[in-house]
Amino acid sequence: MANPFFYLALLIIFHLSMPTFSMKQTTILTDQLALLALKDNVVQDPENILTSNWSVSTPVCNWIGVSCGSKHRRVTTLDLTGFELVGTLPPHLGNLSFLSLLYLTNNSFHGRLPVQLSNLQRLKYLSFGNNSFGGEIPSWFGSLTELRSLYLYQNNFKGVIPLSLGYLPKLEMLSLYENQISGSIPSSIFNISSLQEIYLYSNMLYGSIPFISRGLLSLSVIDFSFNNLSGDIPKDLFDHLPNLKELYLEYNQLSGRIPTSLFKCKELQILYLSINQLEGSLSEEIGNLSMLQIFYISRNHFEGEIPKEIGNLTLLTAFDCAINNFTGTIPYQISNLKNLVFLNLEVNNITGSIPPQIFNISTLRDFSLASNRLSGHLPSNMGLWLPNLEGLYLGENQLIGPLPISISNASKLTVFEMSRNYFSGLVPDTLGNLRNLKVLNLGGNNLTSSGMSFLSSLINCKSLEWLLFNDNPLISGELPGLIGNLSNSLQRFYAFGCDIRGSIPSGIGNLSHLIIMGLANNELTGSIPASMGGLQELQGLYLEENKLEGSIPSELCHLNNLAYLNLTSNKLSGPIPACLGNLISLRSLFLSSNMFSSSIPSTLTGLNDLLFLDLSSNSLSGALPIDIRKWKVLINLDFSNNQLSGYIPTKVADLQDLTYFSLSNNIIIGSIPESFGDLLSLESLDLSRNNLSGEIPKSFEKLRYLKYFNVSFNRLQGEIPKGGSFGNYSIESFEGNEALCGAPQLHVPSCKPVRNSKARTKLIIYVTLPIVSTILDSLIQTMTMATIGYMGPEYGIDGIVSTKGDVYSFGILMMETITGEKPTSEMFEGERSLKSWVEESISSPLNQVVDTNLLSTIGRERLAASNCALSILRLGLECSAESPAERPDMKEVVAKLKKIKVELLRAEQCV
Ligand SMILES: *[C@@H]1O[C@H](CO)[C@@H](O)[C@H](O)[C@H]1NC(C)=O
Ligand SMILES: *[C@@H]1O[C@H](CO)[C@@H](O)[C@H](O)[C@H]1NC(C)=O
Ligand SMILES: *[C@@H]1O[C@H](CO)[C@@H](O)[C@H](O)[C@H]1NC(C)=O
Ligand SMILES: *[C@@H]1O[C@H](CO)[C@@H](O)[C@H](O)[C@H]1NC(C)=O
Ligand SMILES: *[C@@H]1O[C@H](CO)[C@@H](O)[C@H](O)[C@H]1NC(C)=O
Ligand SMILES: *[C@@H]1O[C@H](CO)[C@@H](O)[C@H](O)[C@H]1NC(C)=O
Ligand SMILES: *[C@@H]1O[C@H](CO)[C@@H](O)[C@H](O)[C@H]1NC(C)=O
Ligand SMILES: *[C@H]1O[C@@H](CO)[C@H](O)[C@@H](O)[C@@H]1NC(C)=O
Repeated sequence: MANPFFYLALLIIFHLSMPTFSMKQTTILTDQLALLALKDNVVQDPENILTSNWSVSTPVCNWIGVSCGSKHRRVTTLDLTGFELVGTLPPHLGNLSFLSLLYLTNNSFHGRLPVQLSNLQRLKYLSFGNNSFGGEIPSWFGSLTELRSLYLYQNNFKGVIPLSLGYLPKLEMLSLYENQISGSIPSSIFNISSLQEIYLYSNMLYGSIPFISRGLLSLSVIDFSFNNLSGDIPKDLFDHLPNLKELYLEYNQLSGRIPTSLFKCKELQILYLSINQLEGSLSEEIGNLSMLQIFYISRNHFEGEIPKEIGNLTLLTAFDCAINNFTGTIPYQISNLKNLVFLNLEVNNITGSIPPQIFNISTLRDFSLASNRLSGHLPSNMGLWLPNLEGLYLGENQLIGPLPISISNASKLTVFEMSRNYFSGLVPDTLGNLRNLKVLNLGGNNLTSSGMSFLSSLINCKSLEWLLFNDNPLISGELPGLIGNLSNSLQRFYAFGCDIRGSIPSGIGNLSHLIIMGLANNELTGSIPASMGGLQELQGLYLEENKLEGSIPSELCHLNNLAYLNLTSNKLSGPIPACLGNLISLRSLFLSSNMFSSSIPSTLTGLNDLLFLDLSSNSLSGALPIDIRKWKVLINLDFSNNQLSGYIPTKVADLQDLTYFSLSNNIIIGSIPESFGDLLSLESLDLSRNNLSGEIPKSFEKLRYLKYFNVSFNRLQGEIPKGGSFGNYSIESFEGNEALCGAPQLHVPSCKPVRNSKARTKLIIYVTLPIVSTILDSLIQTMTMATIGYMGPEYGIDGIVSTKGDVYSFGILMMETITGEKPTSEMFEGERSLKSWVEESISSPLNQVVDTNLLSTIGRERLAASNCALSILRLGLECSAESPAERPDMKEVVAKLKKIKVELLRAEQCV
């Protein structure tokens, strides 16, 4: 497109000569032709509205959506809102010279806006909202000087906001939200003294909020939320906005303090500042904003005490200051807020006891004080005046004493979250009166129960989805047989870390919607009930650290959704059932420290998505599975402390993600395969206490992550390699072998002369690109297997195994591979994560996040490797987007990786 200013100039000239021209030359026939041109440009009209109604046999002014001026009988309004039309706009629309209202909202028009629309000099109201228009917002809008409202929201407009919009002297409403507009907000916008409402949210705007230099007496709504705005909020911004009612700035990167001028906006009703980097304390002047109804400042860095003046905001319905650094106590004046529905103070550093008056706010619906340092007892009558309460979150504090029985009077209570405090005494048997209860979390307290009678009462809670009372060491007794009568909606049952005795009742198999069952760390005896095979939606079964006996019932092999199975540390015996190989959703299988015998069933290698496999400390015998390479994405493999025999399969090298591998304390024979050197992810390898012979392959020098290496007590001989990480291993790694030789500090005899070091430098230069290339290969392969490296956030929340979760984990894995930093590294504390670190640094020319080992070369080759690494990092960020919907799907990711690879190969040829 040509220079927009050129158009603007042209149009102004055109505009000056227009009135006489248009009056004389155009008629209602011109209008008809323009509308028929529009009709022609509509390619889909599912309701046949234009098709059937816009007929030349009826007068234009009678057409649906059209109306005409009463005197001149020319088209003045065209309103096609919500007709589901698909098409483009013809230039002829610019001939509707009397048009004052043009509404095409809620259709699927696409393409660019024809410049001829700038002829519509009488236009006052224009809405193209919720269509698919693209291209830049044309600067000729600036010539439509009669415009009162301009709605371009929910389209695909890109580029910047044209300065010329600031020259619309009568504009009242500007709505550009949900486009892909970038650049900064032009300060000219604030020159429009007629402006009433401005909506720019959900774009990609950056830079700081512009200054206002004159009074904007009509401006009542500013919404700049969900952008990338940064810098301080201008100090005197609010000096000029005496009638501001709603201010939305959340989800930007604004920093600094709240300007005190804000407290001059006495009309303010809604204030959203959440998710920024604002700091400082909250001024007591907040009490001056007496019209305030909604006040959100969560996820910033505010500190100091919550001022008691908050209690003067008597119209307040919602107050959220969660995830800040507020200290001090909760001002009891909050209980003056008789309209409060939503109160969230969670994740701060608030101390003292909870003012009892707060439980008198009968309007409260959601109330959270979780994750603070609150102490003291809860008032025994706390539940009596909370008829509207649905969510009560007091978890992760230091509260003591009993759970008040009166809570059963809060009859709408849906979420009751009391975990990780020091509550003691009986779990009230009256909880069953809370018929709407969905989530009950009492975990991590010091509660007791008499014969688990509370479980019987909870049978009345027909909507219960989460029942969590884990880590209450004084909850003792046997699981009642009627546990199977608990809510049919139950998804999570956490009873681990209690003192539960007896056997698991077979009625548990009735809980057909259970997703996670945690009974670990108890004193359970007897066998695993076969009825558990009926838990068709089960994804996690945790029975570790009990005293369960017998064999694994084959019915468990029917759990098609099972992803996590942990039976560690029980007294289970018999062979591992071959049918476990049917559980193709398994990601993690822990059977260690039992008495399983016989050989490892070959079917287990059919578990293609397995990430963790621990069969250690049993009595397993026979050879290692031949098809070990089928575990393409395995991360941890532990077969130690069994009686496994035979050779190490050479194909072990296909396990490209393997990080931890132990075969220690078996009776494995033969040599260590050279191909181990291809296990580039390996961090820990334990082959000690076997019967291995031959040399330690030199290829191990390639494994730069290998921190732990142990081949002690075998029958190895020859030179201990010196390169790679070998300098870091000590004598313990090599002792008890027949004839190893090498460095004197390892207490082995020295060997014959060594290799030429010049040759090695050269080798590194030629090896680096292939390393990046190998990483790419393995990433592509991992991706094609549709699998994960690390658990995505959804696993923690819903226990749901999803492919989008896989994409997330894969994104993290990509970033880890390239940066050489684990997401769990200690450099990532507090706000900083691997992701945010990559995000911050990716734009810096220094590329400081890319692992220097990957770039240890020079010149063009370094550039190629570095470009490739950056592309992978960008893709990693895309994949690990917070919201699953924003993540690309697997196919896209593979395609992108392949493209990156082609580029790398191309660059490689130029080197
Ligand atoms: C077109 O729609 C208008 C408004 O609904 C209606 O009054 C008119 O009769 C319709 N004309 C035809 C030809 O269907
Ligand atoms: C457009 O459609 C949405 C969703 O159906 C609706 O909420 C909105 O009110 C419609 N807009 C107009 C101007 O009719
Ligand atoms: C809270 O303050 C501590 C100590 O000043 C600081 O380390 C931490 O990052 C702050 N947290 C937030 C959310 O601002
Ligand atoms: C705020 O409320 C307190 C009582 O809690 C009252 O004494 C004070 O006058 C009020 N301030 C204003 C400005 O209304
Ligand atoms: C909470 O405040 C105390 C001092 O009052 C401080 O030592 C501690 O680090 C703070 N905790 C957090 C999480 O900011
Ligand atoms: C839990 O209760 C027991 C017995 O009443 C008591 O000895 C113990 O100190 C309590 N533990 C905690 C963390 O409150
Ligand atoms: C399984 O249980 C063992 C023993 O408690 C524990 O070390 C391991 O982390 C658990 N694995 C999983 C995936 O829960
Ligand atoms: C007005 O629109 C242009 C396209 O922008 C057409 O070319 C003209 O023919 C039309 N004029 C009339 C009088 O219909």
